[in-house]
Amino acid sequence: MSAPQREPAGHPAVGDFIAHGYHVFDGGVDAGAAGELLARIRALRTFDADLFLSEAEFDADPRYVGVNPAPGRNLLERFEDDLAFVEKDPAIVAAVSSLLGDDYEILLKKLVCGVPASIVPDWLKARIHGNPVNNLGAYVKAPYRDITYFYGIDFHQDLIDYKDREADFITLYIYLHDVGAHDAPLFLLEDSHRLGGTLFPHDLTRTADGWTYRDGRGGQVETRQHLLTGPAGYAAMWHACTLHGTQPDAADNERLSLRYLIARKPGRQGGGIDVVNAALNGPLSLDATRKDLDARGAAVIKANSVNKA
Ligand SMILES: O=C(O)CCC(=O)C(=O)O
Repeated sequence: MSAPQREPAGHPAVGDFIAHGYHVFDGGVDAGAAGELLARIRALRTFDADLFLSEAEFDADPRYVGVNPAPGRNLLERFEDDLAFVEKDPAIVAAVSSLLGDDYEILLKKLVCGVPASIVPDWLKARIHGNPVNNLGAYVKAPYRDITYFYGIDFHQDLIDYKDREADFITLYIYLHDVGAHDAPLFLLEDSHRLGGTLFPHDLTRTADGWTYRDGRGGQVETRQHLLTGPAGYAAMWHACTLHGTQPDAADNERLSLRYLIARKPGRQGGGIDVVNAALNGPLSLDATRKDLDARGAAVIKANSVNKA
């Protein structure tokens, strides 16, 4: 007789999501495979000042939309077979299945680069100083927009990119090399998922060991700040309403990570995510997710909490 199937809601990932809004994988994924993928990526791309447009080139035709990886413009498309160390890792598959069902779908996968201060041109640093979202895609030369480049991003929910969509998806993050406190690690706010979807930029006030987070609807939660640091192959995943962000990369080297958005198959109900979502005290979807951009997509709000973390 085969062993009894474990109930999805009994998987530790579901308990962690209910309690704190995220789950860290003990031991991560295969560090050797992460290192091999990293070497192949570095053989294709040099992360230096040549990534960027000149100020005159940018000003001649500023574009803020269509500057991130998309089908046909995604470096990871060349590495489909090399991603089995993540996508077929038994612990990842079991944990994601417990939340989203066995037939879960990868909505998006891409490489994210935390850009080191040493390669960002001075004109660009001056322009973006204090912006809450420093996704540098607009300033990167067109052929290099197959990776997302961040110079820090304020605390946000991944729901931010999915107006009107229910929080039926999770984010999985894998570090391809060791990431310490100075390599632009992710800062994650434990328990912040509990307020459901809230408008970006978020209402956060620093406390002795974390942040008071208010939802603008009268609700608030005290959150602890967890720095996601770890060795190559480090793997963590979080709920679409869990606040997280990064500071600008102060080190000399870029930080390279894999970012997956993974969703329940359309039309499916059930799975651990419904149990998690039933425990939230706030909306599961928003008809507006952010108020920091103008119609072209340029920043109009200069404010940043994570840089004070
Ligand atoms: O990797 C980073 O610097 C930030 C990534 C992030 O927060 C995101 O992609 O949602």
